Amino acid sequence: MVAVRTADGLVDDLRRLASELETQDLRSGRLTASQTSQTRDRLVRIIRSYLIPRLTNPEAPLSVVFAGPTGSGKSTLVNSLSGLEVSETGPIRPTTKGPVILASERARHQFESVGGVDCEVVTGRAPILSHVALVDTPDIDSTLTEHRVMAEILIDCADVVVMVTSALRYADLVPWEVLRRVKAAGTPLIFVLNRVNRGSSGAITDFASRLSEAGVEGDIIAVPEHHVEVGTHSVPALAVRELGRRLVGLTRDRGRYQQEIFHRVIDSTITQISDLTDQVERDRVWVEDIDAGIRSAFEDKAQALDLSALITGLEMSKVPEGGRWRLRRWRRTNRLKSRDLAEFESTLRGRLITLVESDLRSIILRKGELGIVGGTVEGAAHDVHLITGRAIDGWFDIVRREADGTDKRDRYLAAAVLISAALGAGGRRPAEILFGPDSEVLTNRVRLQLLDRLQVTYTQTAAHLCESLRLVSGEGEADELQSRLTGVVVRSHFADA
Ligand SMILES: Nc1nc2c(ncn2[C@@H]2O[C@H](COP(=O)(O)OP(=O)(O)OP(=O)(O)O)[C@@H](O)[C@H]2O)c(=O)[nH]1
Ligand SMILES: [Mg+2]
Repeated sequence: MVAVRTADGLVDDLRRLASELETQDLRSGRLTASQTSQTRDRLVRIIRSYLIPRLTNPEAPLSVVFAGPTGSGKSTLVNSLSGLEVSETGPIRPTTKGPVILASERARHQFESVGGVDCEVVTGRAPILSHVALVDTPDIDSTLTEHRVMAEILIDCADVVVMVTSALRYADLVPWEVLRRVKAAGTPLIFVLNRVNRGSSGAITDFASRLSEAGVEGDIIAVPEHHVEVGTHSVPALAVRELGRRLVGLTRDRGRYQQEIFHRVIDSTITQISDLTDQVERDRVWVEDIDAGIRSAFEDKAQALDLSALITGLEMSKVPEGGRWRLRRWRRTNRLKSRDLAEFESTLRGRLITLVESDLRSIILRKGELGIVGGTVEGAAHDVHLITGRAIDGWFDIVRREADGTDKRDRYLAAAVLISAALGAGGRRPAEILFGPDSEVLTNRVRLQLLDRLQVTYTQTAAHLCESLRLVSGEGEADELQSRLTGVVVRSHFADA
């Protein structure tokens, strides 16, 4: 019996689709990014561990996954259906700590690992096991993350999900979120309202209306409360007869049934991948906007800095009008030592760094406007001090080299005068005396060199900020995925009987 006819290349296409999905760069700095990755991981799993195996091994027994809250009686039901007392049951919550799968010996190897989860497989000869494998899972709404994750993975790879709820205490214990996902994935759902008291016929109607309110209608099978003998892990076969019939019934026209589920799951998977690629594309556009926003906010910023407020000029006597001797004397009296220049530079350095830092901070604080997600900017401000300091030190070197061209004895004074002039302080005369008629051109050039260097600080901070938001744009990747999807859609249509 071949349940799903394999359209040529569909398996290969699905394999490639899974690998391409897996390699998608979904980092975007957006809060939704981790959710997007989780959805992606699930879809990859469904392709690899459900769709492909169903195509390549259509004879495998249906995987019936029992899921639900702890203590709802999953293990007891699985034991009772198979007549084997293999899955531990008990009053200690939670009892089942890993998946236990009851299957026929022939099917053992298919269930030893499901979706990457190692499972304990117990084989038996019970008639039901020649049609289905009964998968007992740890509690789905567990406080233990690993339990929940295991249950979710097994559900993703199921042909049928049996959601078990105890009538004794179902009120708040229905895992609605999981149910909606199972529905969305296209996997058939059977609800078991377990341990129903004979007198309480209203329980099922009540449960049905709760399900329908939540938008997850489905078949409900009631399993009456039975006596569990001390030391046993099951209820009498009679209690689960209806449930067993229903499960075996599913396999009667198994080919058609499997094909139907397969197509439902593949359709839903494709829709979800399509939504995902749309999201990736929206994120990419968003990333580009933010990136451009940040870069433009930091553009030409250094030009706007008010450098003249940093120094009032050097403490020098007033430059005399004309007269070579007077000028020479002026130079001699105002002469600086190396130490004086170093002190002057150091004060200025501190003030410049403070100015640039506070300007950068005020830009970064406008993060809402720039579209930056909170909490990611701290790292960006971190290097500012270092980069600005380096930019300024390099500039002092340039100035000193220019000053070296003047009289050796005047070189420290000349450097300080050029620095002041470049910052717009101290007037033009001192520079004229020390650097001659071209001093204005020189002053302007040196000023621009400082601004260029400071602009590098701004640009580097912007780049750092973008990087710390992990703004990477995976241009083209989403397009490729979309075209791969189209291929799968076309082939899956030909897989129809
Ligand atoms: N009296 C009675 N006890 C039941 C019935 N079904 C289950 N129990 C008891 O309820 C307890 C929980 O049952 P389990 O089958 O272990 O529940 P579970 O859903 O597998 O629980 P976890 O493995 O923790 O997720 C056990 O002590 C069972 O013996 C029933 O029909 N009648
Ligand atoms: Mg259990």
